[in-house]
Amino acid sequence: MEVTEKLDTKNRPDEWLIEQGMAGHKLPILDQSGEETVHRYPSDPAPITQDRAAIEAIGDRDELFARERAGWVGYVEWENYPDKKAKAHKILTSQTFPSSPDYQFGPIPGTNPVLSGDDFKAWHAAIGGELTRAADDSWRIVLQEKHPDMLHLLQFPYNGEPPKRLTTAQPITPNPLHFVRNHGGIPLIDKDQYELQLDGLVRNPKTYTLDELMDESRFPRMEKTVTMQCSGTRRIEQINLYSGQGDEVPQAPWAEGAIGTARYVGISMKKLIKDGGGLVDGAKHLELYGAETYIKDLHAMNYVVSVPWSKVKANEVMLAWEMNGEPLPKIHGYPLRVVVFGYIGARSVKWLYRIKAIPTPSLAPVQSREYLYWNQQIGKYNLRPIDGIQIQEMPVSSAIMTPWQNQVIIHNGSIKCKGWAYSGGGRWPERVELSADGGFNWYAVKEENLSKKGKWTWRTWETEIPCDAEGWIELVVRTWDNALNTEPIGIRQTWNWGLHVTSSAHRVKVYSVNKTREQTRKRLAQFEEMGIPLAPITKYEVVSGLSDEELHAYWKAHPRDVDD
Ligand SMILES: Nc1nc2c(c(=O)[nH]1)N[C@H]1C(S)=C(S)[C@@H](COP(=O)(O)O)O[C@H]1N2
Ligand SMILES: [Mo]
Repeated sequence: MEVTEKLDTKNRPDEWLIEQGMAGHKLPILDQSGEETVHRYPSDPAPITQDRAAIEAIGDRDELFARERAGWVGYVEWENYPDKKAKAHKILTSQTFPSSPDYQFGPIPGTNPVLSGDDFKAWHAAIGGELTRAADDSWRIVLQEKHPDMLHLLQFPYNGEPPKRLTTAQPITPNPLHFVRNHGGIPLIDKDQYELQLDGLVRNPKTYTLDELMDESRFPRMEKTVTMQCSGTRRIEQINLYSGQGDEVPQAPWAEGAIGTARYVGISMKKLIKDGGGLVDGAKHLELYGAETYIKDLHAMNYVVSVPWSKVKANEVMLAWEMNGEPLPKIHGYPLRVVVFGYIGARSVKWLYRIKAIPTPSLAPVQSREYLYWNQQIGKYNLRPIDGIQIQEMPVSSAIMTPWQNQVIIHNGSIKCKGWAYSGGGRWPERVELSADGGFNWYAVKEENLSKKGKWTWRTWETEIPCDAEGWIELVVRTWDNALNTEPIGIRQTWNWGLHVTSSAHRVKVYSVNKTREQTRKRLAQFEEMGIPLAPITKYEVVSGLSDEELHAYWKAHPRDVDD
């Protein structure tokens, strides 16, 4: 039948989806603060505008935003030049840009890269000069250095993680599979022209070449196996429960792969500070500068955070040039990066070009306005950066990498699982526990099924968990670290507007098909015999569980109704 008449309706075609909360980005906000309820609808995207005269008046962008140093492709210095910062800001505010699509309330794109980062690309192009090619260079390096099976969550700035099957395949993550979290482009630095500046409140400010840093007669070598974890790891679970917003838009919808473990070689930052004559005048923190451009709130800046001197003094902050026996890959900070043991990845600055001793934690936006852990009463319409805890050490957390969400598992009474467990701050997983009943009964993973303990590393694990049930169950993992910290059971308890630190017990719902049950075994055999595919489980198949004769005989023997 052909439908010719137009439906006479006020509904949108997707009214049902909208009613059911599957298109939250289209829902009006109900404003009940006045006498009458007002529906506040999302506005259509504003037309793109550009004040060309204002932009041209700023001057020659190639000159203004030129490469800071020979041999440092993609490096524009911002922190030393407030005037230059103001000019870039003026350019970015003299026009408007397409806003990044909402993927939290709306559907998440089924593409790889998942998100493109069009806003970041447009800002870089608008500033121009040395940043003109940043997005293209970045993607080229991704294709050169990363494994072809990486899941690209955000094309630019590049954010990517390995697929689950490869994340925990080995306790040490091969370099091409180590996750990457960038805030901007990838500077391409010639190691012979590399220099590290040490200044601020140190007795003897100095600069060092790479050869000087590698000179073992001056700085003893340091080698360490370290797990790096982004505070956004497993954010997707928070998004799936309640939409929120990260620090900046678009945020990568990280899953369980934003964690990786590598053997780093370099020197202790403490030795460098000592070489500079030590700290003076109440210096207590080291501000760390990364060479790429980060654009936040239409301000251009370098990537700047800080670590406390107490952490450096404990020899827990390293300047590394080697990762798993190779020179640091470009995408991971070549030629020199910071590795802060047991802190969130954000403090481990890549493409490090400056260390500045300062009295307080850095006021730079990445340190003081991002990577904040907010209380649940804090959200878009009331947040202030001082309401969040600056995230440093990660709490204990773990993840199930096999099986996956919604997977159907045919088994003989126990389910095989694999995953990782990690704790920050120099604590380590002592016991990993799994539950197959949503978190009521817990079974410990045997010590021999956990990878080796390390003060600064995760432990990968595999186990079999007893399961008697047929049907949907929830597999849950939680870990106890050596300080007996463990994970909250539900996501709701740790959910936060910034979508950081998803440390609740990881839950994976799977459908258990238990072959130790006779009926299940028989029916599976019947499917096999008839050559009917078992997947997907939701597809209706005409496979009778009982013949008409058997059905009849049963009801004769067990009548449904009773008279007395
Ligand atoms: N210069 C610079 N350093 C940086 C970042 C960055 O964007 N720029 N990202 C940080 C964040 S948030 C994380 S999680 C780690 C990730 O390190 P990786 O990309 O080598 O895995 O690098 C940190 N260091
Ligand atoms: Mo991160």
